[in-house]
Amino acid sequence: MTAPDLAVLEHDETAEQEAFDALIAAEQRIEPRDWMPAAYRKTLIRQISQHGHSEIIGMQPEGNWISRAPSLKRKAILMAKVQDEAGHGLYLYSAAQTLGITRDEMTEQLIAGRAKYSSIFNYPTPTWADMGAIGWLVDGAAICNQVPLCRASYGPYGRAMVRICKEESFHQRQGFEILLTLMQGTPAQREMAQDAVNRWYWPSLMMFGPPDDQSPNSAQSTAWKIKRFSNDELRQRFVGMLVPQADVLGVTLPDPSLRWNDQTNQYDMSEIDWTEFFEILAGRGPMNAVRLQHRRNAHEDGAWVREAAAEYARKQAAKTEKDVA
Ligand code: FAQ
Repeated sequence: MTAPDLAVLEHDETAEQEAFDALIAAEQRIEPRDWMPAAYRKTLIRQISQHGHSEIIGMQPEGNWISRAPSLKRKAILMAKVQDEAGHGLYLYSAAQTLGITRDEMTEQLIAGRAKYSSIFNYPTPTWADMGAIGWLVDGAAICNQVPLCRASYGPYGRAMVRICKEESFHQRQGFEILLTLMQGTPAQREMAQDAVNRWYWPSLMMFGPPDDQSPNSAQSTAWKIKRFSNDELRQRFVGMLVPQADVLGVTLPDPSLRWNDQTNQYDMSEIDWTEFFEILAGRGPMNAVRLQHRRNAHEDGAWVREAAAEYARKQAAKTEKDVA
């Protein structure tokens, strides 16, 4: 190959990089057709697809209670909530697709066990009070984490977050209301609510990710204005929201060290069990295998729908071709 050819191939991207940096600095949005650094594209695909997978796998713990919800009204509400989570998964997969990955690739990564999804969905839901604790704590943590993502620099992700956060707020309130109703009930119901809060409190704090000094992606994602706050900052903000709400509910947050510190202007709390978190990330949590197997089965059971849709599309295309000819 001659020297001039090489020069053409090695296109200098300095101007594109400068335009991208200027957009980020000016708080403007990056859109799918804009030039972006390969690493920015890669980290967005990573985060958005993980987020989408979380919503899809996140349907399972609550799906487990749809047929057993204590009244028709509770059943209808829970069913609507689980459907919302499916919708969130689909928006997020669509947002990721704008970056050049296909839905099939993402699904394949998930069912092969190669993709991450939120640690929180690897815990069991043995009682009805778990539906309350998930709404209050899990959706509560999701809102806390996701409201700043509405300002994420990548347009399709930020815009998807706006609608998702509105729906998550509604979910959080329905969870709070389930717990409030149980806390106003019999001693056994109050005990069931407290037990669910005890089991979901620490895992909900882990949703924000590892501590800042062990978060390899944070610095770059913050520089790119995908993340606006660190994992620990958001975790603190969440605990600050929970404390007064726990008072209203009459539940105790299961951390004996939890108290306000006037010096640091934040809550002191016990150390999170990060071993448990990393075990779950490694696929060894209480429900990892069940969640993945269930998702795999659903995918296999749906094969005939995909085949029928592909065949229909093939016939339509053949018909159009014939009509044109
Ligand atoms: N679980 O360097 P960082 C919901 C991974 S949706 C599993 O700090 P980053 C709605 C992380 O991916 C819940 N993995 O990473 C709902 C990275 O691995 P990688 C989901 C985790 O990206 C409610 C490694 O650890 N929400 O709940 C977790 O800067 C009810 C190092 O971590 C989102 O996904 C974890 N908890 O920050 C649905 C929000 N934490 O990729 C149904 C969007 C960290 O290098 C029912 N995502 N990892 O191999 C984010 O905001 C961020 O991705 C973080 C992690 C904050 C999760």
